[in-house]
Amino acid sequence: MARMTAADAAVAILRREGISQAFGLPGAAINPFYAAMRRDGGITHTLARHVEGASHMAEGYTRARSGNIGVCIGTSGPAGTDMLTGLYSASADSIPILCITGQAPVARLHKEDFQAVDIAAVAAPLTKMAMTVLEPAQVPGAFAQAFHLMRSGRPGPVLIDLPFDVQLAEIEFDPATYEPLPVYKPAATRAQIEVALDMLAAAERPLIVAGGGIINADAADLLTEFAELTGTPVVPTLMGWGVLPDDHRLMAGMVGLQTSHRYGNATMLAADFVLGIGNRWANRHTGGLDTYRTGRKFVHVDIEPTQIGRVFAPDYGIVSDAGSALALFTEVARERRAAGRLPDRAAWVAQCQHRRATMQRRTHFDEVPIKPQRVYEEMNRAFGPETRYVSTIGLSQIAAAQFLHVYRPRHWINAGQAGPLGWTVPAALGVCAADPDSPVVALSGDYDFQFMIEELAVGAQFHLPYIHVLVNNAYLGLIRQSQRAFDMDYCVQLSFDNINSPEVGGYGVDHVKVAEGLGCKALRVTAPGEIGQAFDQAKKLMAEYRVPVVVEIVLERVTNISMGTELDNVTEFEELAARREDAPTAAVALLD
Ligand SMILES: Cc1ncc(C[n+]2csc(CCOP(=O)(O)OP(=O)(O)O)c2C)c(N)n1
Ligand SMILES: [Mg+2]
Repeated sequence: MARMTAADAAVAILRREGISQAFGLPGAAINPFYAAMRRDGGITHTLARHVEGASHMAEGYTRARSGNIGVCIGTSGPAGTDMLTGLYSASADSIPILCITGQAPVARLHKEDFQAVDIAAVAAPLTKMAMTVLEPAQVPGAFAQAFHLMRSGRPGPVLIDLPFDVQLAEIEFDPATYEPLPVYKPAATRAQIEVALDMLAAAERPLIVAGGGIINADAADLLTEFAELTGTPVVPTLMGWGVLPDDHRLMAGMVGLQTSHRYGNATMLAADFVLGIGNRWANRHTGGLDTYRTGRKFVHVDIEPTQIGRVFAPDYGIVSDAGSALALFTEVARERRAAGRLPDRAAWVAQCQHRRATMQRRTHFDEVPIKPQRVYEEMNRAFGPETRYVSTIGLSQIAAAQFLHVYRPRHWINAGQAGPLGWTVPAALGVCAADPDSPVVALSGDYDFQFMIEELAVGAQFHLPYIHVLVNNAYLGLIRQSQRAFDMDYCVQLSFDNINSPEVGGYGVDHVKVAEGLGCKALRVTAPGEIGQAFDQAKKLMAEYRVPVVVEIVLERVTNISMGTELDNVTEFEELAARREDAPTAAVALLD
């Protein structure tokens, strides 16, 4: 048996659990852990500029690759509270991240010691486990349990808080014989799958709603195979976008009040049966439940037992990991097809495709200042199917979901439920750290970009190159649009006359100067015809300098993006596409 500090044991376990990358920043109370990382030498550490940034980097890192777990590290007190937003976002989106914090020595925890906050209590509702480890010999068990919980059932984050003296205390631990604990994932039974398939077969106009659980389970191929076998059109949720390529004939469009397609909503309203897999009936997907539910039956498959019936009672529920459910769905569907027992869906699929080909929104506008729709058209031209998109919230993200194309799982990486402003820069850096070989394109509104702009320096320092498309309307655009209901335009303007940069024309912050000041490259575009060249130029700069490249696109200040209150009550603000030239990069050929 080897004798080592508890911090050494913790780092050894991280390594045995497959961790080779961490994001964070040291402080006095976590120095023993940093000393243990230094001794080990096997964990690359990326130094964030804000601890919240480290937590979102960890999220991006997890989400980029199957099996990844992002680790974020901070000291006691404010470092832990800074990371709460990352814990919230990760738990809301079912993303495992491990947050490690330093803490005051055990004997001083109740003495209001400097930077001693009860972070485990504060983080409890945001995590699957939040624990201040009071006994050094418990450290290995706490870490083993953390990995077990993060990977089991509905994935999610864990926080481990390590008092200073606990980190330094010596314990007996044998890294060589340490084994990760078994992972628990419930699996559907054949009888359950048969019932769901009977219901699917009995329907006339069925849909699959494919959620992020399919991506977490790495089961996009199985989903595509099952949809093809049964001829069932697929509605990906925002978290599930990419489970099948956007140009697939069974892609029915996204559904919802904001990040949705006109044809997606129309197809949902025409359906009589919905099989939801690894989804959670998010309110911005369903809109009002009466509209969403009336006239159709629902089967819900989810790994977390208490998700079944949480939002509404399905006609049938199955507790299962999406991957094992889909493996059985495809197996039984194959048998039924061989026996001639699968209904022909050609007519229903053709109807869905027709809606898709006739209900596109217009993207081609030539106006100066630039209309946002044009930006996504140019992005579709410039960025291929290998691109991983990262975004958070705002009109920018909503329009992106309406107009961009995603072709692969884990290529749309979006803070879905929590939507914390500032998420995009650090999450994109986490994605780059996880996958340096794929092109990463982040998308932010100006406010999201300003929230954690300092993290660009991390990209410059650690050579994490990506393209950041910044659509600048000098507004809290989404909130400005929602304030129309209050007949106001109040506290949402980001514009001012910048005394140092008259060239930004009253748009306020000079993002190009800030980005350059942080060691990145940046370009500004004001005319639609220049967007494509700017993207080309950005790719060259990124390859040459290996740093983030910001492409700021100066938009018209006021644009309203399609959204609504119900699936059958989405307001369109622009004329719709009538000809191919109106939406030249639509993923399907537009019917004139
Ligand atoms: C931390 C946080 N505070 C407030 C909000 C509410 N909110 C959502 S979008 C938005 C404005 C976003 O503005 P911008 O990033 O410029 O995007 P735009 O809508 O203009 O495209 C705000 C304030 C939020 N999501 N997160
Ligand atoms: Mg804005």
